[in-house]
Formats: sequence, C-alpha cells, structure tokens
Amino acid sequence: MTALVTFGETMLRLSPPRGERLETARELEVQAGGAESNVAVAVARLGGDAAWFSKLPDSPLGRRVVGELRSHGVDTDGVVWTDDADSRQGVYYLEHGAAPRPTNVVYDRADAAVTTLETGEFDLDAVRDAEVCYTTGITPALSETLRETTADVLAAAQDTGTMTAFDLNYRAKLWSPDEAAEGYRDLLGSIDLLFAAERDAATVLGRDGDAESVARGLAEDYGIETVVVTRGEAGSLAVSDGAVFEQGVYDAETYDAIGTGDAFVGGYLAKHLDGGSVAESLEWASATASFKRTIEGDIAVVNPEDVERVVADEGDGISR
Ligand code: KDG
Repeated sequence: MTALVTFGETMLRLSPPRGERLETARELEVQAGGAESNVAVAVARLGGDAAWFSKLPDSPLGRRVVGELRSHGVDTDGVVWTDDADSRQGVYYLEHGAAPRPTNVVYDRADAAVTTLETGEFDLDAVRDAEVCYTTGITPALSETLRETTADVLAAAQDTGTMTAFDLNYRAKLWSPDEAAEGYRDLLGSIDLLFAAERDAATVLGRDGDAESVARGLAEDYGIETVVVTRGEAGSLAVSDGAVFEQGVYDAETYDAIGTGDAFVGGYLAKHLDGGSVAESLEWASATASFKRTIEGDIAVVNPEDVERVVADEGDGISR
C-alpha cells in the first residue's frame, strides 16, 4: 500500500540558460516537471511514501520522466506505458524572466499520451488502499477523457475512505475561466482537502472576499472538510471542520518560483501523513514552499532537515 497516490501529467521542461531567450538559445536544460509529480517528489523526499500514476509513451522521453521521479524515491509502478506510434511526451519550454521581461511558458503538450488515460487503465485498488489521493485542476483540463477519469478516480477514492486532495491550479493557457469553473464544480463535491490560490478562487469561481470567507464558503458549498487558501506573500489560511488556522511565509530569496505551490502541498501532505495537525502541516507547507524558491527546476529537492531548519530559525513563521 502506498500512502499517497498522485496522478496527472509530467512534462519535460526545456529551458535556456538564464539571460538567454528561447528564440536564440543553442542549449536547453532538460528536467521533469508536473504539478502532481512535484508533490509526490516533495512527499517522498520528506520521508513519506508516494506514488505517481500517469500514461507515458514507451520511448526514451517517457523513460526520462520516470527515471527522474524514481531518483527522488517516487513509486512509478502504476504508470501505463503505450507504444502507440502517435503517443507523445508533453514538453514545456521555460524562459526565465528578469524584470522587465516576464518568465514565459510555452506548452507543447497537446495529444500527450496521458490525455488518453481511461479509468479502466487505472489501478483503482491502489487508490482505494491509499491514505490520500491527489490531483489538480490541470488534469481535467487536458482532455475530456481525463476529465471523466479524474471524476471516477476521486469518487472511487472517497467511496472507500481514501482522503481526496485537490489543488485548483488554474492554467489560463489550458482553458477559460468558465470552462474551468464547470470542470471544478463537477469535482469539488468529491474533495476532502482543497488547496486554492486566492487568485484562482477569484478568477475562476468568483470568490473574492477575504481568505476566511473564501475558505468557509467553499467548505460549506461543497461539503469540503479542509480548505486551504494560499495568498502569496500574505501567507495561507485554512478552515478545517469550522476552525481557522493561519500561517505566514518564511523569508526566501527567490531563484526559481515555478513549483512553489506544489512544494507547499507536498510539505502539507508529508506532515499530514506523518500524523501532523492542520497547524503543523501548514507550517511544513510554508517552510517547504520557501525552501523550493531557492532551487532551480519544478521539483523541490528538499530534505526533512531543511524544512526543520527553516521552521526552527523563524519561530512560528507567522508574519504579522
Ligand atoms: O506547478 C508547477 C507546474 O506548473 C509545472 O510543474 C508544470 O504541471 C505543470 C503545468 O501543467 O503547468
């Protein structure tokens, strides 16, 4: 039994050296990146037991993704391999910005193998046996098939008491706010633990009050046990069974901000799986997210001692 099962797409991230542009770069650094596998890696590295499920082309590119995730301790046995000649490995290009030039993401992920992943191909017993099943709003945005699979997997998890966890993770390059709102509404009734960036809740779900009222509103409207609203530099707030918990951010020098939200979720789930309270899980979430900012790549190459040091150095981490 794996404590945490995650599922979604992992792409290869290709990025020019800092200060160079995609238009002219001669070299591209290759790394793996995907919201759900980023969370699995953070949990595995922080001592938890984590698996990632997906569908990949049986090619050097697909094997590259799996090799990188395994190197961090993630169980990839549930990956479905396809040798369909049309199946693709999703790729994204990342040009690091430097003010006033913004960081730019260019997706090349249409028709990736994972977009054809059907419920029948999924190891639902592993989901039913897990403590937590996690995915994000990126997965149902990728195809109609994945939208159905996501709903089926989350429902199967909830039916047998596996906690379902979900991050809205709105990606404007994948769907419009109206499409995303419809996609989210189909799933939110099957979620036990929701992570929502304040801006996603406002842009997509029209929830633009203060963080506590956003969290309470989502918890009540969809029957969600715990809602965590993240507010960037303003920290995070959770409403869990009606009680409110607040957490500030830890100071960090930002080297690469991509994957910070996933590191937050990874830190939270690692502590939760270790028996931590909501307050302790939020503290680990915040510390892991800050630590990630200092690291190149989508993945939080973090160890438990790193998180413990961040938490210890900064007292309770609450910025007042
Ligand atoms: O959260 C970081 C992700 O954006 C990155 O890893 C790539 O999953 C990704 C996506 O779909 O944007």
